[in-house]
Amino acid sequence: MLINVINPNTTESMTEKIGAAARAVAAAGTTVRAANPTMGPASIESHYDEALAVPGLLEQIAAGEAAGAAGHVVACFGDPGLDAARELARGPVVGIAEAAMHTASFLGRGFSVVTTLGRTTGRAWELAHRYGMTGFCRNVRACEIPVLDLEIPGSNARETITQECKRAVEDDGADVIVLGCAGMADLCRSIAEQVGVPVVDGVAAATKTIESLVAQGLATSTRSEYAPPPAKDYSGLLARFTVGG
Ligand code: 5HY
Repeated sequence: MLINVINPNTTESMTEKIGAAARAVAAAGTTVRAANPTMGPASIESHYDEALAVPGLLEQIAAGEAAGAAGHVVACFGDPGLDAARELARGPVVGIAEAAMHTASFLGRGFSVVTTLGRTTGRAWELAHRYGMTGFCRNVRACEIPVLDLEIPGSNARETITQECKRAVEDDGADVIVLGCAGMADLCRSIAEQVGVPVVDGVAAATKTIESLVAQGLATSTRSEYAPPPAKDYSGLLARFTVGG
């Protein structure tokens, strides 16, 4: 099966890292298409970034559909455009926050999310609520590390994140850590060795979730709100997003 793993920001080094994390857990027979839009924000750290990342994300969903993808992963912890992507795709679409939180709930009584900037924690709580995970989510912690600092070799990001994860275990009583950024995917194993509890990377969790759904022959229900979008014209910069007709 082909799994379309989309980094909704435009930073190619992060897309490569995300692709490597997905391929590391993909089953034999699974091919990963890791891609990012050519338009939009270099990183997603605000509601403005998130809103303007969605058209590029949807273009990559359409490109994955054209390539025959069995399912799609939205590899950004805000799960931007997830609902719109589900309207476009024939197969299942899973966000990394959604997959990571559900996966963490299998592994302990409670998890803490460790993310980048404080200003994104509200969004993480909103998603925990949407996914019915507030009973498991002990805390959402921020390291105040800009997303693109994760792309700087040798930066102290790894150490800062590891220390925050340790505080989550000690102070929040977290049995499990959820990494709150796709750009942290490569840090998962080393952090787990240092903090001594399971650490969940959403890219890996979402990739395996798509494999599982496809293997069960399951896809998004098109009964109502996730039916394909009604045909209509789009104008101006978005004219090429015209649907149907
Ligand atoms: C992410 N931003 O996973 C989110 C992380 C965040 O560009 N990729 C991004 O801070 O919300």
